[in-house]
Amino acid sequence: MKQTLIRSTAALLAALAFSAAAQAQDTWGGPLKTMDRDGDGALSADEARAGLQTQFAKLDANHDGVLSESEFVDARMRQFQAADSDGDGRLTRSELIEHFRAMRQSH
Ligand SMILES: [Ca+2]
Ligand SMILES: [Ca+2]
Repeated sequence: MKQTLIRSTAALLAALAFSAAAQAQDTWGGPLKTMDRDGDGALSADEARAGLQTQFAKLDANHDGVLSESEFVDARMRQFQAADSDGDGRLTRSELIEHFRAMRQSH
């Protein structure tokens, strides 16, 4: 049950993130732009691999090389809280879009 909830939550967040990114009409930004180390506007396999390793390391809070449920859920909750700009415990579409805009601009 808990696994299903985590998968459902992850799928929902991914769908919302994709929708927000598409809404912003500029999907090349934030983490993707950061991963493009040579700045050519494309990700090579090496750049993608290095970027994913960096992202994984950020999520792996205890640095044991695996992601526990709590590490995964905590990371998603931090992302949710960062996006919830008015702190009401709910994300509006505009909060999510603004969150991804801010992420793109910070990279
Ligand atoms: Ca871990
Ligand atoms: Ca909110």
